Amino acid sequence: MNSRILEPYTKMMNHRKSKELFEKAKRLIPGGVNSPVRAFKAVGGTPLFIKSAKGSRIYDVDGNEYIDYVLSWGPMILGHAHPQVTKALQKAAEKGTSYGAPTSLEIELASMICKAYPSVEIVRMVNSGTEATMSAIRVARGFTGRDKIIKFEGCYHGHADGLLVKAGSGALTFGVPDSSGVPKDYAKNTITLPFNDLKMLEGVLKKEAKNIACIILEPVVGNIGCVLPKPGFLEGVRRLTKKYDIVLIFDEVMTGFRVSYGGAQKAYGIKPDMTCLGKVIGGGLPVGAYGGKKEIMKMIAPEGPVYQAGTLSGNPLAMTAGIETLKILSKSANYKKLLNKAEALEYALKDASKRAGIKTKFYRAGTMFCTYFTDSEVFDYATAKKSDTKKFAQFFRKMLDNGINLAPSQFEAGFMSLAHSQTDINKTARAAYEAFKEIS
Ligand code: KE4
Repeated sequence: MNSRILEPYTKMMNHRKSKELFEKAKRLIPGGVNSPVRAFKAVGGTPLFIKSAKGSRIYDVDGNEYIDYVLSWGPMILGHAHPQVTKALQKAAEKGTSYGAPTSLEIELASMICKAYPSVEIVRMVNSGTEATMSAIRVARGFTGRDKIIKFEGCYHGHADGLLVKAGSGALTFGVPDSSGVPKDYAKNTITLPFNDLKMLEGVLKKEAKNIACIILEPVVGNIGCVLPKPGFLEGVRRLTKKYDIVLIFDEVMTGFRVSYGGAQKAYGIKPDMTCLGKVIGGGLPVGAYGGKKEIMKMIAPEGPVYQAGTLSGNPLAMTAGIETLKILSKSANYKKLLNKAEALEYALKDASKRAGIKTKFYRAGTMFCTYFTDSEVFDYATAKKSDTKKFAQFFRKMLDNGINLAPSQFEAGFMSLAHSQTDINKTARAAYEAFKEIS
C-alpha cells in the first residue's frame, strides 16, 4: 500500500439540500426518483441529488465531492463529461436533436458494434436495455415459432412484463410474476432457473426444449453484484441451445464493452445467436441495441414479420456520444489502462479487507466488480443473498461519508472508468480500510 495515502474526507457530509429536494421530488415523482434503486432504500438515508460530474468525480447539490464508481450504472466508462464526447455532442445538437429519419451516424455506430462483436452481423438501435431485450425475445419467438423462454434467477433484463418473473415452486413449474401488474399469463411462459446450474438446465430442456424460443442470460451477472460463470457453464448453455435449436441471447447491456471491449462473449469465447447492448454504446445518452445472425435479424420489420419500432431509435445525439466513446475505448492502449485501474482497485480493496480483518468476497470481470460481505463463494442468486446486507449498508454509508460513491445496494456492480487515477484508488483503499475496520 502506498504510505503517502491522501487523507480521505473526514468531515461529516451535510446533505441538507438533497433532503429538501428529495421531499419536493416525492410530491411529484413516484418515490422521488425516476428509477427505484436511486432511492437508497437498500442502504437508508437520503439519496444524493447530483449537481454535476467530471472525470472520476461527482458533485452533489450540497457541494460534496465523491469519487464515483456508479458511473450512471456503467455508461460513463471514459469518466464523466469527457471533453471529446461533450464537444461532439455540442456540435451535433446545433444540427438538430432528432429527425425521425436515417442518418450516417447510425451506420457508423452499427459498424463499430459489428466490428467489436463478430456474432452480431446486423443490429437494431433502440432507446434502452429494456427495449433491447424485450425486442430480442420477440424476434426469437418469431424466428422459432415457440412461446416459452428461459432466464436465470438474479439476472435482470429490464422491466418488460415477461422478464419480471421469478421461479415457480419447482424448476418445471413456470414462472410467477415478480412484480404486481404482470399478468400470470405472461409469467407462465417464462421458466426461471438457478444461474450456473447446467444439470438443472439440461433436465428442463429434456422435457421442454421443443417449446423454448430462447435462453436469455447475463453472461456475467451484474444485477446480483458481480457473479462469474462457473467454468463450462456458458459453453454448456451454448452446446444445449445448439442441440435444441434454441436462440441463445446474451444480455450484454452491462457486460458489453465492460468485461472486455468485445464483452463477455469475447472474454469467454462464446458466440451467442443474439446480443443485447446498452449503457456504454450511448456514452450516457438513452440507448439500447439488439443484434445477431442475419437469418434471425431479417425477421424484423420492415424486412420481416416481427414488429418493433421507436421514435428516437438511432437518435443523432445518442449515436454521437456512443461513437465518440467507442473511438476512445477501442484504442487498445486505453483499454489496457482501464483494465490496469480495475486490477489496482481489486488489489487495494482485497488488501484493505484483509488488513482490517473482515471476511469479504471480491469478484471482478474486466472493469466491473463487487465486494460481498460473506465468507462463502458467491456463484448464484441464493449464495449472493447470503451476503450480510446490513454490513454492506454500513460500509456504503461510511464510504459515502469519506467521499466514495458506491452503488446503493449489495446486489449491484461497481464500475471503473478511464478517468480514475491512482490517487483515487489510494483514497478509495484508505476509506475502505477505515470502513472495513469499523464494521469488522
Ligand atoms: P435499461 O432499460 O435500464 O436501459 O436496461 C435494462 C437492463 C438490461 N439488462 C441488464 C443486464 C441491465 O443491467 C439493465 C439495467 N441495469 C440497471 C442496473 N442494475 C440499471 C439501473 C436502474 O435500473 O436504475
